[in-house]
Amino acid sequence: MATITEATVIVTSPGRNFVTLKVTTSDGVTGLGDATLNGRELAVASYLRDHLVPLLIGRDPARIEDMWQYLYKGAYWRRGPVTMTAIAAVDTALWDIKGKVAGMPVYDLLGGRARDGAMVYGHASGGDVPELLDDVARFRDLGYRAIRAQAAVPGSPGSYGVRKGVVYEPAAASLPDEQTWSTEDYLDFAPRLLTAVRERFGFDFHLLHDVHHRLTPTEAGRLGRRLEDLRLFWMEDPTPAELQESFRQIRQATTTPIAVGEVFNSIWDCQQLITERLIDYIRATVVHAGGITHLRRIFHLAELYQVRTGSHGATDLSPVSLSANVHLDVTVPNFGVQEYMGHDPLAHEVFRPTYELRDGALYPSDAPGLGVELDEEAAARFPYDPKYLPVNRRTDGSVHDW
Ligand code: CS2
Ligand code: MG
Repeated sequence: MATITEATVIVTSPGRNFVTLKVTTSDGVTGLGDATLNGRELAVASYLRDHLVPLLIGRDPARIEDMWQYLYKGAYWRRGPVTMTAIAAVDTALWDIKGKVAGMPVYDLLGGRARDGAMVYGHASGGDVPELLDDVARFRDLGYRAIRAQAAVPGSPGSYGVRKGVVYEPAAASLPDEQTWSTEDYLDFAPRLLTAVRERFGFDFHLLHDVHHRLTPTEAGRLGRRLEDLRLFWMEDPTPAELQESFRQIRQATTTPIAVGEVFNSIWDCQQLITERLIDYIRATVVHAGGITHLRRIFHLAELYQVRTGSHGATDLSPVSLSANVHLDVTVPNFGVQEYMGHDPLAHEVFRPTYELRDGALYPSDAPGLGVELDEEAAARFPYDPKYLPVNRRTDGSVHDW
């Protein structure tokens, strides 16, 4: 039996921060797992280095489910983003190893492809409506079949979702950026913005929009109803989801499909949302929701209730977790769409993924395992660079959801 002989945590910042776990076996096989938690990276690095790595040494890398149970139940303290991201990193690395040992891509270990590629949605954005429309045109020319549309809300400087550099990155250096938010301005602006997109480009592509947890259930219901004729693919994160039953109210108010899940870390965050069919798409990811093993469980539960998948794929998810997600996406019957924002070219100096973007879809390669290599020398050239996600305040100065 091969055993785990080494596990190292690599923290690197090629354009943005990434934490990666590299597990090595006595047969010399290595596996990678993403452990990036934007703005709280070192907490996961420590959880891994100080608490999990000592438990991995000498254990059988083939027993993935047992390892998951051992780390989850063995911690006594359950769930939470730090714990679940750390467990995800171990789990993902073990799937990568299992694939390499078997000489199979991970999607084959998961039952084989149900589709060739995973349709992705790209992020069109702009400082105003004309800029956004130009960006939507660019994504259409690139062959995207699903496009998310966001623009800065007039009167709310620093609105989320608007790209400033090569790729969208909301985290800022030193202290968190403090932004201002007016729900009234947004509710007035969002229907105008999305109407402009449909008026210019029609209905032959999927249109998505992210509300980023900014509304109450009443406001979200009202917005969803106003958007119905625009036939959105989804309205994302209309309201914070700690109170799962609050989605029932949105559901009763509108037929606009609802997606949620990028901050979820376990099946318990979405069990009611799924089993009561309060959402249409579950957006949890491999990296933040306990790895391939746990995300697959969530997706299978969702399938029973006709909820489809739509995993988070922002720039703060490394090419390792994006690849893992795509391997899972192509196997699940209830796949919906995969978010894809791409990465800063610097990130590709460190991570060498083999998935390919073609015709608006990501195709995993048939390389054994996850098909991603990490260049440790390149990683060492980009030391950790502390960054924080923004904080959001209402116009009266009180803290709102970001
Ligand atoms: C966003 C993210 O991708 C999305 O839908 O909501 O960009 C999110 O803001 C970041 O992942 C936060 O780190
Ligand atoms: Mg989002």
